[in-house]
Amino acid sequence: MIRDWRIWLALAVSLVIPTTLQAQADTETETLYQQHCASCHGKDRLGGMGPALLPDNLSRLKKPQAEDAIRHGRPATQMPAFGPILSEASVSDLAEYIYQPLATTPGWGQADITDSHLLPHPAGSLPDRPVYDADMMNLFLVVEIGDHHVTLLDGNTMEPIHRFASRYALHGGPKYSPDGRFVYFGSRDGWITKYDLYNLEVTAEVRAGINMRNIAVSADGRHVMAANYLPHTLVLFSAENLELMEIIPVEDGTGDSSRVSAVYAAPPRNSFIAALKDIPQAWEISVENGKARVRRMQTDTWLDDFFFDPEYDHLIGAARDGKHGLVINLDTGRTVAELPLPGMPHLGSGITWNYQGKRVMATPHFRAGAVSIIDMDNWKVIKTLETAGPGFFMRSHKNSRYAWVDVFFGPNRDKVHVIDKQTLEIVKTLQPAPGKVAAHVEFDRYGEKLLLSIWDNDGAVIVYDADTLEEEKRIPMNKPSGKYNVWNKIRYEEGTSH
Ligand code: DHE
Repeated sequence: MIRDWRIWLALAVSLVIPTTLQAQADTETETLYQQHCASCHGKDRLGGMGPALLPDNLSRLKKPQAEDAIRHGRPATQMPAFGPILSEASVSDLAEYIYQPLATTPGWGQADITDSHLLPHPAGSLPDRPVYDADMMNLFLVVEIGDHHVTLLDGNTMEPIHRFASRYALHGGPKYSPDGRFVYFGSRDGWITKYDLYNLEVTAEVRAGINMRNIAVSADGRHVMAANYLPHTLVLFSAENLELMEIIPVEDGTGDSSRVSAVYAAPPRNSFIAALKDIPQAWEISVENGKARVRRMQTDTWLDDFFFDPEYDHLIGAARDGKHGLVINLDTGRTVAELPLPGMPHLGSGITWNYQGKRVMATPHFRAGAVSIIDMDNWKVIKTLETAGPGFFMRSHKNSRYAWVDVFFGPNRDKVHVIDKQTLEIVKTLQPAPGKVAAHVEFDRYGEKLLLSIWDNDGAVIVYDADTLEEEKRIPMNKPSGKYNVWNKIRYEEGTSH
């Protein structure tokens, strides 16, 4: 027991003064934020004209990069450089501040969603003819994450037609309307943008959540569904003008709620399927008379990252332990097979093809240098192909002999493998831009040419001949990520994602 009152006093002062100083510093940083950042990023950091500045939304931006953006601004955006007016200490305090969680978890409800709705061109108000001449079924969209733009590319001439600004940090594939005229983009900050490819105009926008994973468009083209991490919701919109139809809280009935990992359209079932992060269930959602009806399928474990067989009879999900996948019969909701898959398969990137008279699927792995090839009749792994490192995306086309897989992670990330779909062997490894990530392939509608991204600010999309594997041209782009061919997407081509 300390009896000397002076020791007590010193102890109290040593505890109180730093806390007071810290509180004062926090208040000063908060004032700086309100003064310089709030008008664009929202007074509560939930975003506005600029992106949300919350730890989860910023998880892909390292703190030094955030400091750099504050200091120098962001090219091709409205973000100005604060370096000339803020001290280095203030820049670093602000960067620190935006990575702190908010005191209370923010919600994003009906009023927030409807208030965010923008409708520059209501359905039917723009002409029904393209304002340029091209094969509208062989267009590509290229998402450039370097400066948050999208390039529209003519798939016959491989020449850019148009380039436009997107919302900050698009993620997941853009989804086309069934006729290929409109495209819907989803951003990590929750924005959904509907864009008219005939008139090259944004027609509607809405913010579905604070931290969104992806969106899906129903097979009949009538509905758009958004999957959110924050809040824990699925949100249903009319595809026509992106009007809010319903917010579906994602809960298990006992009070536990869940982030939604992703939502997918299941065309033959005319439903949506959702992967849940925190509840061991997969959800099938149908829209009947304008209302969402949820069917819950209890699963043996938490499943992420879904792949579907072409008939949408089964879903294949990656188990959270990262060591196996489960096959669920979508009619019975029962687990029918377990697949031993090493190193966290990236099933969402899987593709299928015909091999010796049967259908196989193949998936790369996030944590293992391997591609697993699986017989879809008996769900047995028939080959584990060794690659130069873990991969992200795998692509092919039914008219091509080859499947392409990148080596996104590790020292060989500038390499891409080409696999012969009949011998199941790697027949060529390309290294198109040494030192720069080469990733994500998409074929043209005929399977004759393909595009590969050089994933760098000073990057490019490379056009290859799909048969000779010869490079044909490089189109300079700013960190191009995914590429999306209209025909392949609306026809659910077997070699690409949907
Ligand atoms: Fe993605 C699609 C999940 C990180 C680029 N990504 C998807 C999909 C899911 C997913 C569920 C399918 C949705 C769809 O297309 O509608 N991605 C995840 C993750 O869980 C992960 C690993 C971590 C995260 O923070 O979200 C992740 N993804 C990334 C990246 O770091 C990438 C490389 C860069 C980026 O833009 O963030 C990235 N993801 C992509 C792309 C697609 C995608 C380009 C669409 C591929 C396609 O061809 O359809």
